[in-house]
Amino acid sequence: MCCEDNKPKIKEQQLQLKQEQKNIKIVVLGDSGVGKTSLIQKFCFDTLSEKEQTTLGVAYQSAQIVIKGQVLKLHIWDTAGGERYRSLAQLCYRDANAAILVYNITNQKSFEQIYYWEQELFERCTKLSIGLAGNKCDLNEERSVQKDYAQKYANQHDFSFYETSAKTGEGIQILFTDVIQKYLGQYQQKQQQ
Ligand SMILES: Nc1nc2c(ncn2[C@@H]2O[C@H](COP(=O)(O)OP(=O)(O)OP(=O)(O)O)[C@@H](O)[C@H]2O)c(=O)[nH]1
Ligand SMILES: [Mg+2]
Repeated sequence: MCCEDNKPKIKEQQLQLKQEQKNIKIVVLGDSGVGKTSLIQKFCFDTLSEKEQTTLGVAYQSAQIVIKGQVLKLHIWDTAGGERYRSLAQLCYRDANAAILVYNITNQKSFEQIYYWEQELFERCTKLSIGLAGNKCDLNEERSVQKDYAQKYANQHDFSFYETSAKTGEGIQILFTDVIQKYLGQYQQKQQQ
């Protein structure tokens, strides 16, 4: 009897929560094999699949987080780094609020390609919050991209920067949080103008 009485109240609260929930679209870009899918999996499910599983086209994942008391629904679009999927991936960039550009710290070429991904993004959207992820930082002995160098690049381009590992989880939560907070604080107003 008591539970039944509470039902309308619970529904009301759920509806209110839904209305208060803010939607944020995040796209993840970078060369094939840098670990985009793995980063997203680790962030959303705290798991890592060791086997190669190249993304075919694009994949979508949603997640909910609370930052400073605000409920946020994240719509995360995982694009394929492979050349043949580029035109499909481009469809995702539109209306993005934030982007995470990923390179592999053991692969210099994947870092050099960041500029390419940045241009790809800016051709289709501007005024978005961008994060740079130097992924696979657990493989420090095989490093070919120096952290200071990437940090300088990020500062020049106004990117949030963290080295991350989809294996250990290092840097992932803070990177996503930083990028989202930057969007909420700075870019949201610009996008509404
Ligand atoms: N050691 C280590 N391996 C990683 C890390 N992140 C991903 N990997 C491995 O790297 C390989 C490629 O990872 P994916 O997440 O499929 O890469 P992707 O960027 O999504 O590749 P595409 O879908 O082809 O664009 C997989 O074997 C992962 O297990 C990491 O942080 N550390
Ligand atoms: Mg992938």
